[in-house]
Amino acid sequence: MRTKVAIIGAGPAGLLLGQLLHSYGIDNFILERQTPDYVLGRIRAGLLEEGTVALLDEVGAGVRAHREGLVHDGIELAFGGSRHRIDMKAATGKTVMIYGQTEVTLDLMNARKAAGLTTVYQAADVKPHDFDTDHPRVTYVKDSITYELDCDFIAGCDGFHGVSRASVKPSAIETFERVYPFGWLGILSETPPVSHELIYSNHARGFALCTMRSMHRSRYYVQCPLDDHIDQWPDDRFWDELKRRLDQKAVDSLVTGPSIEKSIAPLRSFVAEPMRFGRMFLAGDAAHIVPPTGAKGLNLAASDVHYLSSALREYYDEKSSAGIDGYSARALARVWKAVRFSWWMTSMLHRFPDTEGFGAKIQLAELNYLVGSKAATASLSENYVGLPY
Ligand code: RFL
Ligand code: PHB
Repeated sequence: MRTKVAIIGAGPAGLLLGQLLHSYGIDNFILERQTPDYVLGRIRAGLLEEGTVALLDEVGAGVRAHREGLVHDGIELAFGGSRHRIDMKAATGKTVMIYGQTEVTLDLMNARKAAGLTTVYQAADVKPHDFDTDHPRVTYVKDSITYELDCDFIAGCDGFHGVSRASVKPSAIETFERVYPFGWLGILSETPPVSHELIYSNHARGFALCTMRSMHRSRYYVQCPLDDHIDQWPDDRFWDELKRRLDQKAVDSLVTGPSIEKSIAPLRSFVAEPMRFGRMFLAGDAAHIVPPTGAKGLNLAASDVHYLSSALREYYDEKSSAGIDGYSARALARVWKAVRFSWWMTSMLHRFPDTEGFGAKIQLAELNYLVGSKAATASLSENYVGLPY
């Protein structure tokens, strides 16, 4: 078997890359370890930058997002017992869209199916080979048969725990990491959201976030100890803890109900450099992880594959390697700005083991400055809505 680009991983990065390449006439083949239902069952990101939506539009997969997505002009910051609105549209002219990662993935899967492109689900033991030569290939096992896929390039879109980054010899890669001493406990419930915009709350008991998937489905998070288990968090305990971290107005309008999903996610900042190893590229979570506080993970996966697809288009259409040679530096420049932003949002909003006294006062001073200064509001806003590509 042969293809131009072998893509490992059918998450948002792999699927979007596949559609972008297809739209440029570059054939590609996706190998995914899990089943489609498993991939669709992962409740993750919920917030899209305009640039991400534009990429979905470019590949014809944005129709439902425009119909069902909720466009938000701002967010609210809650601290010191009251709430403060940040008008991002006024500051930047841009908005963000609430549209779940599961919906993005489903729309991209359907677009891929409609285009008749190959995705092998439940591909076991996927391995990239010879990417430091001109003849890379990928092997995998499906239904006990081993297959070999020859290709021009390999795109490692296989997430943080994938095989692509792990296949690079340690001397060729440098990693940078910060692990945060807490996690996010998240629940999804069939209840109307507490507010029409997101509320990020800094509270002495820990961070809380009120977000949503639709006007009937809410998503809430509370900061929790890393070693907590969801069994320790029956729904009643979750709702009680959330209420303690919100302002009175929010508590009065909060509608609670049974959770339909509950999970704990650790928080981490991680970057691998470079993002290209000969004829293999990394994109999305395979190369970098950010804590969810700035809502950047999925949006970075989208900007990476935008850079990568345009580099590959240049290679095939113009017979120029300039794009692929510049891919890593171009992607990393945007990645590090989002890593900084997510780290900063996380630092400002969470309780750390040493956030008492001085640390808490500094957080409050920063939040007060943020809501009181036009320049600070503009800086937060331009990062939150997404820096230009
Ligand atoms: P994914 O989604 O992890 O997909 C990788 C795919 O590769 C497959 N795979 C393999 N396939 C074949 N062989 C192997 N050896 C393989 N190993 C792995 C996996 O099965 C999977 O299908 O990575 P991708 O595509 O780079 O997408 C990244 C995003 O999923 C991630 O950054 C976001 O979910 C992060 N994130 C958020 N991002 C945002 O932009 N906005 C948000 O609001 C937001 N909220 C969040 C988040 C992540 C969260 N968690 C749980 C980590 C909220 C949470 C709670
Ligand atoms: C979400 O909707 O899950 C979400 C939104 C914004 C964030 C993180 C998660 O910063």
